[in-house]
Amino acid sequence: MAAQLPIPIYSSLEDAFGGLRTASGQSVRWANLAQEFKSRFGREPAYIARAPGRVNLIGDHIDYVLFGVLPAAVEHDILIACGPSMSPVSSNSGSVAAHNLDPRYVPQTFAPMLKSAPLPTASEERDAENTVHAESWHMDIDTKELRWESYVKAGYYGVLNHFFPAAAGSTTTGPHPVPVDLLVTGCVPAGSGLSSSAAMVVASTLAFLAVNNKVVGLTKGELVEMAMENEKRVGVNSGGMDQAASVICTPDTALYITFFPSLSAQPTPLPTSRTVPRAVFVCANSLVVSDKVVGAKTRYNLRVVETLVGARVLAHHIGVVLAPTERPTLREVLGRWLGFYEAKNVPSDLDTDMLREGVQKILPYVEKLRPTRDDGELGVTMEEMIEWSGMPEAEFRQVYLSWVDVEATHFQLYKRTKHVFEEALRVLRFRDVCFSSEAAILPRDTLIDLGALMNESHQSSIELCENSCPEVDELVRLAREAGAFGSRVTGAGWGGCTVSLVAEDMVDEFIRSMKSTYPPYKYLGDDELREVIFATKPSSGAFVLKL
Ligand code: NG1
Ligand code: MG
Repeated sequence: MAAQLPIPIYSSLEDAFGGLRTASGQSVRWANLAQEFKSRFGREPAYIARAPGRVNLIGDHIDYVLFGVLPAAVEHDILIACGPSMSPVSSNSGSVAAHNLDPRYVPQTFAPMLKSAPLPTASEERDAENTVHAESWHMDIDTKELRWESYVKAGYYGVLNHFFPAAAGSTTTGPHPVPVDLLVTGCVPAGSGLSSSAAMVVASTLAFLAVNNKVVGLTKGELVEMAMENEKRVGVNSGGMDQAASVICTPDTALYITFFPSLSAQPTPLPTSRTVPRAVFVCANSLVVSDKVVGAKTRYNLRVVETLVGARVLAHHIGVVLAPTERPTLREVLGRWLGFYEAKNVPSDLDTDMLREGVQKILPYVEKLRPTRDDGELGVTMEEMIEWSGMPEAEFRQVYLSWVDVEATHFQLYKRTKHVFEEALRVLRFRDVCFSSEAAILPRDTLIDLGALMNESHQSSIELCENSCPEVDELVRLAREAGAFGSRVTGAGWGGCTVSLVAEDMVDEFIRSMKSTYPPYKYLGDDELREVIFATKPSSGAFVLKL
């Protein structure tokens, strides 16, 4: 199972990238980073941690309700050169000097502190009984303002609290984290839906693990869990797609990532390498920032709440009894409805036939969530939502609203729930087509089928998830006109990138056509254009290079 594999540690780029050709294309960038580290910190780095961004082919806004998704890692990645600090000023336990090659991001130094106040972790917030009272490590992370070093700090959290609990229990005993120097460089465009944030958090987690000698013995799945917890420190209640993709992806394949009942991942063949015409996925940046700081975070977290409340109301309609303090996801409610109460009896979502039947069976009940008022297009009001939940108001607010910042007057329980189940089915269909295309029967039809699923997915983004925007819709339309088999928004949305399925021999023409038709591309030079629209080749997941 891919998630159970150890985290790769390589001693050469040739090994890491599986061949001299890919490595030589990369080696200048890696050597420059190591050289610059040396000139800033006075010695060679001990490691370079690398984590890629990802493009989600299909399955958006369903990972946080624990349905499976289908991303692939992209070649764009974050690199962090790192090593134990030799500087006398950083002799504080675990202090960090964090530099970035991009001059816009100024160097930072910080040290974690020990705090004895109970510090619930993100998962413990879901389970208040488990609050930790021992001393734990703490760092100030500004969740209101986006700061580059916040992602570095977030990556450090899990490493400190998982591996140095003895130090946290006492300031004098137990091994302490070593002081670290690090230098970051990245080419995953920020705010583009290609998951630069997860790449940063994974690379940072991995860098701190490496310097503290904790990579050996850790599985990819464990790194994903740690990176997921860590990323929540930055303030988005995201699912685990981005971190899992960044860690577990393999070259030339997509990854079917499932979260229920626990994380699993299955490499999924793409028709790109096996069929004629060969197809590639082209990412095109709308150049509208997929805003995570103010707007999108609220919009994103709002969808998390809407789907959770949708799950409770649906449970009520289908006769699944929930305890008042529970907050199960739609996938968990489906699981209980199908008769699996005990984690040990739950079949994994890798059993796709069982999952497909379950989703098809529950979909008609989603109609019960339709607003009944004439102005129902707006969704339900707070009062209606509380009434539908069957819970006393104070209890409802405690369970569904107290842990997250959500400002809204109306809530779209019906649209979001319908999006989730239908998108989950599209992921399964896409995966089925990919596996059946291994036999390469009617390859062109294969691409037409995949494209149609992508188009349906985008329509659902427009109508049900409501996470698109006019510029993205325009890009999607132009992509289809330029010959894409299908095109959709990828990632959180409200801007960012689209992903389009294009025949390989059409890619140059496709990009030329997009340049001449999408207004923001018209005046870009060749280099700038390459940054905003590019064909992706599924890349390998995160690893450590030991120097
Ligand atoms: P982006 O914004 O593309 O990195 C976000 C979430 C994912 C997933 C997608 C929507 C974060 C870190 N990631 O991805 O978990 O929910 O939106 O499918 O917020
Ligand atoms: Mg992100």
